[in-house]
Amino acid sequence: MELVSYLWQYLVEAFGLSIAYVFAAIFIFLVLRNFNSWKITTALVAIFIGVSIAFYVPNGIPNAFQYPFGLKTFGPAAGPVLPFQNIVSFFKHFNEFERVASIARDPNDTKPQHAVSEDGVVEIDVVAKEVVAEMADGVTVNYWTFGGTVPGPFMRVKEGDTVRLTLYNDPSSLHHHSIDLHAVTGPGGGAAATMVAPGESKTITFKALNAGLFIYHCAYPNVANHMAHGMYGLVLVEPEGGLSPVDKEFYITQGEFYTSGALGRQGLQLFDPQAMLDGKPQYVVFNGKVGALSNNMTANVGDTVRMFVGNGGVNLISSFHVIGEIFDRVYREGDLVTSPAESVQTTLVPAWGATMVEFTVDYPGNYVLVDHALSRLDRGAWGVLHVDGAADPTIFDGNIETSHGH
Ligand SMILES: [Cu+2]
Repeated sequence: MELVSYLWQYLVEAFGLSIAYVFAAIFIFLVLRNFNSWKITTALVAIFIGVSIAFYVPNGIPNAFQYPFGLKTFGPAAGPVLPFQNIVSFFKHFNEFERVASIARDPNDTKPQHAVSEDGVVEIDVVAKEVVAEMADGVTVNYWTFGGTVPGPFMRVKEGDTVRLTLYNDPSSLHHHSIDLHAVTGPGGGAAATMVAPGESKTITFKALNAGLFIYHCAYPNVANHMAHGMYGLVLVEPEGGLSPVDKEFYITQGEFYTSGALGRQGLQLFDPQAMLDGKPQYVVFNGKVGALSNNMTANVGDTVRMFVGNGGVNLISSFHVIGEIFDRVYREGDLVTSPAESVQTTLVPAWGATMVEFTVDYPGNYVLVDHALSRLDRGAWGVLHVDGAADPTIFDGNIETSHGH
């Protein structure tokens, strides 16, 4: 019954189409009966053959029974297709996927969460898990995650640490997964040694040689496909001596979601590989869903704010900006070694990269985080930093209207 509630739009659509097909067939039958002639029959057959040639010949014959049917790609491994049997097993096992009330990771979640073993090794456990959650009201997506949220857990270690990381693939998963941490020096960033089948786990040990803010992501082929389902997060390797203390830290990732239905279409959304190849996402969001950062980021006037900003891609470069603020320091591309850039309005976050920004908040109000390629705002890429405190009229003075535009 639950599945029907997710799919009722498709069922109504299929009902409408079936009415159209049935009556089209009746129409053709009546035409042929009333004007029974070899000329009309020949014309109809010719139309059918002509349309078939136009659709199928340019793409060649499909080489596998997969979705989308007939998609041809030229990467070194299989393209972002789903074998039809995977779609069948998805619906067969639909009730076994965990329903996550909110897929969004709390942006305040930046503290180290790992244990340290007796021999001083940092122990990090991550679970790859495929879940069902809402992208927006009534829009349901099958997310693939690290830890059941998007982004995955914030990993926070120090330069020189030895890290023992175990990736466990939940038994309810339908797919293999792995983890490639851009902080790792070694084959596949760890992915070559962490390919795990559902129910399996694998452990790697690595030394955090370079300080920086790095992305991590699933790297099981088709890699872009796994990323586009939500499998990414950030790993911070603090330089020796640690980062300077600040009042507030926030963990933010931008990501793209390629749904089969248009923006806002209700019900369960299938992944659209063709849209991903075309670089045309339906949703561009922070922390996995529309509105994930709408009411959970606060600071007080005078606070220094630090944002760890990652970009899970797959395709877009983020032009990250906080409306009404200027970044005092930008650690470009997550470089925590070189002196930061200063006094920057908008900074770039590369696809599958990260940036760290810091700024002091001087005036109360709502500060809207955006990817300043602003059509993405309407696809979901926005968040709000709410600042409380006394207003200093020498910094800003004016009548603030709530629907101010920008
Ligand atoms: Cu994966």
